[in-house]
Amino acid sequence: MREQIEAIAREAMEKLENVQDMKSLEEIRVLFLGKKGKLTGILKGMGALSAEERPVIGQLVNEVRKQLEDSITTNKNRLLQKEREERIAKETIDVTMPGTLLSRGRKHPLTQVLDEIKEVFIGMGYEIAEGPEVELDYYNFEALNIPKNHPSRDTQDSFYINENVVLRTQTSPVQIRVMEAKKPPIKIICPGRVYRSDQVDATHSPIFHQVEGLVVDKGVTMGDLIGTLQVFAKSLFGENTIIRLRPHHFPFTEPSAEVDVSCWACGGKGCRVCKNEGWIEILGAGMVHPKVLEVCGIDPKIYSGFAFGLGVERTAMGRFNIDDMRLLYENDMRFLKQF
Ligand code: 2U9
Repeated sequence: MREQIEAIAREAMEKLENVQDMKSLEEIRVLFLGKKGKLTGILKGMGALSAEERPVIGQLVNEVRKQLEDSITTNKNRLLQKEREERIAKETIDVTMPGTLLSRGRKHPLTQVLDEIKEVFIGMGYEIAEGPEVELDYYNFEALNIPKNHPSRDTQDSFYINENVVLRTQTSPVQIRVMEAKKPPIKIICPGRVYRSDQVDATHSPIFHQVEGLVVDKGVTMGDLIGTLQVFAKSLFGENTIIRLRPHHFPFTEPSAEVDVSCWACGGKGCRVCKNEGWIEILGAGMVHPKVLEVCGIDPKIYSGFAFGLGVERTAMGRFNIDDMRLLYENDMRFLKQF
């Protein structure tokens, strides 16, 4: 029986030496140590042994079992380690390999210009105010001193929802709402979409964007307005830009002016961009009409204010040398990619 046990031990150790994977290892374990295994078989046959032989053989079987178990554990660890190494080798990523280039989006030119404008005024301490695009006739016209017979009130020029409700033709109604709600000092810009019943062409669209500004406080003067617009023009069109004011008329400001900047292309000498004028009109502005302050509950004897307005599309067309407004709305990537 001793020889039989030793032969089993040799056979098992030989198999264990050559085992290459976990599945075979388990097979070997079952073959020798499993319920019906070879070594287990020996133990079961021990009943037939004499009283002297039994402990000797029992000890031998236990020793062999211990030896096999130890070897199985060692091999198991070895194979697990091998499997891990193989997996790591297989899963290796070459981090130096060039990736797939993602095409990055960018802001629409209108948004770029709008953000720049906001940035300049936020830098000067302005707050941004917003309001409804569907507006009462009162806020859009009446409170702004725009008389009943004024052409912009005509259904030919404005989109009416009904007799009293209109799609706002400027963002000024937002400023009226702010003045009604709040005491001076007021220092706001109102960016937003506005609507006018215009035919679409290279310089007109029935939907466009404006930024209007309003400052109301004690002692606000035309000098403050000019200084503010000068800072704005230099930030947007370059440090060498100067501005010029031409007298004009708006119902909501008095005095009023149209504001030109020196041409960003030629610096004022005259070129194609400024149509040989040297100047390009970009803004309207003026001192808030006393009647407008009054209807908002602000005493024009105590307070004064200035206001200005500009078209974002026109400004973007100037900044980026775009000659047709429609390009700004068509979302043609070949066009948009240029900015
Ligand atoms: C209040 C009082 C006065 C805003 C102003 C302009 C002049 C102006 C145009 C520029 C081109 C509109 O986009 S555009 O078509 N705007 O010329 N806007 S002063 O004056 C205000 C605003 C609010 C309470």
